[in-house]
Amino acid sequence: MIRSTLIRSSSMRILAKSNLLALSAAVLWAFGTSAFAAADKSHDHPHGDFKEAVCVLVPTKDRQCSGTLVLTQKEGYVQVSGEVSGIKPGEHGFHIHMYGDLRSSDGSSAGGHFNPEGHPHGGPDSKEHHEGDLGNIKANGMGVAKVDIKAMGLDLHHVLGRAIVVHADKDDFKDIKSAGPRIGVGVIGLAEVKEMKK
Ligand SMILES: [Cu+2]
Ligand SMILES: [Zn+2]
Repeated sequence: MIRSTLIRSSSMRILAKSNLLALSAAVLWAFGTSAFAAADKSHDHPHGDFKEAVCVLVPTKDRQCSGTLVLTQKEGYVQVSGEVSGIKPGEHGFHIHMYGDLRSSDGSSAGGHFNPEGHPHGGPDSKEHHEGDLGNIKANGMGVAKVDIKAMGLDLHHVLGRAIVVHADKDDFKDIKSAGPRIGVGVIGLAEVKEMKK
């Protein structure tokens, strides 16, 4: 009788101990999962949860094109806003190119249009187009273009470190050469956001 009580109490102690173990294992698992999820998220977005980038355009050799563009990540698109000046009145091809490499004086080191899915060149409303095909910007008589473009489906994280290029002529959305030479180039870089807009 005494013996069986002893056995029971010690087995209960073991039971209690194993419950505690199970509980701490569960806590550890939950903690580990959330920590893992957080790590995973930062893996998806290596630059953190930034929403804004900036691109300062500088002229290529013997051109006068300049400007500043702000790129903001919105739900399902990137808003591109700003002003470009020093260009002839009328329309100018406006694209995101592959590389944020401005080492060549004619802008050629920025590479081709950003086109990760191998689509043909087009306009932003074409059925198929390069991801970097932002269309045309239109300069007024003073050679100033206001830019207000919704780049649908674009992910800001995919274009950071690439270039925005302004061309001398209008992009006809068919022939990639229609837009002519590159007259302004800038690198899309992280912008300092003074206030957290959430
Ligand atoms: Cu271009
Ligand atoms: Zn294109």
